[in-house]
Amino acid sequence: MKLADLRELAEAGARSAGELLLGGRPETLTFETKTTPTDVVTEMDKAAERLLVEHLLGARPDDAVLAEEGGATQGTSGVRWVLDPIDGTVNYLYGLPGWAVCVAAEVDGVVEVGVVAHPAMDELYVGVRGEGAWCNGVPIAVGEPTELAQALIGTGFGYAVDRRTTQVAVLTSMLPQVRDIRRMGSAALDLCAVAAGRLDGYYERGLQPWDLAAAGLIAQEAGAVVAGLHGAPAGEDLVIAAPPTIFEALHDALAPLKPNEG
Ligand code: LIP
Repeated sequence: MKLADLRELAEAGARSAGELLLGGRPETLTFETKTTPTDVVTEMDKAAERLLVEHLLGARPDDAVLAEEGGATQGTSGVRWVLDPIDGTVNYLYGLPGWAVCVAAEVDGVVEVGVVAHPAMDELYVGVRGEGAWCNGVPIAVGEPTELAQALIGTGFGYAVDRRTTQVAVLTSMLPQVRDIRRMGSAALDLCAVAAGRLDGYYERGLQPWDLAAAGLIAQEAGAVVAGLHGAPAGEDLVIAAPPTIFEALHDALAPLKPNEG
């Protein structure tokens, strides 16, 4: 198995799912709720996930899959696809452009290829471990912000009220310390924005593997530090992503606020 083959399969799948989501969106979009009345999954999340799984396993039937809407299926090849058919589902439901299709390929438990499609902007982000990151085939790299007070920082919020109450306390403390905050509604696109230098940093608690796998690799390959608190790996507890020039300042501003709790 070559990484180039996984990349090609991931890119083609993400593009096809993006075309379905853009072109096939019905006038009236049906949806169900998940963890809270505001955490939704639409018929198009499910349709895009079906397309991705059929595309990937049609070509590589022995691979495993972990997908936001369909759970996990086992494989024997050592390759696992980690899929978010729509990251930013609420934006998609409301007809806003900030949503993405995320396809990551893990090999023996390590994400080696990440693809994030932003169909509404006709942008395709790709990261390959050890080889770099690109947007529409053009190499991308993080910015070089030097001061937290001049930094544009992205974040997001969970769906549960108690989680949001904790997160607003963190936000209240962070806002006066940075240039400004952007809450765009897709973790994957926030991480890709850090990768492309369009955000100076990002933090969020509660990301699932499918939110983080592809875009986290893209950000790392673009030069970002992507981690949790106090040397922990990035994960559901907390994700912090920023260029090395301000990662420590962002981390140290967040740490006393205990953003990985509640
Ligand atoms: C979204 C995340 C985003 C978060 C939203 C939501 P979803 O994922 O990507 O960062 O702030 O609340 O969880 O649910 O749209 O796939």
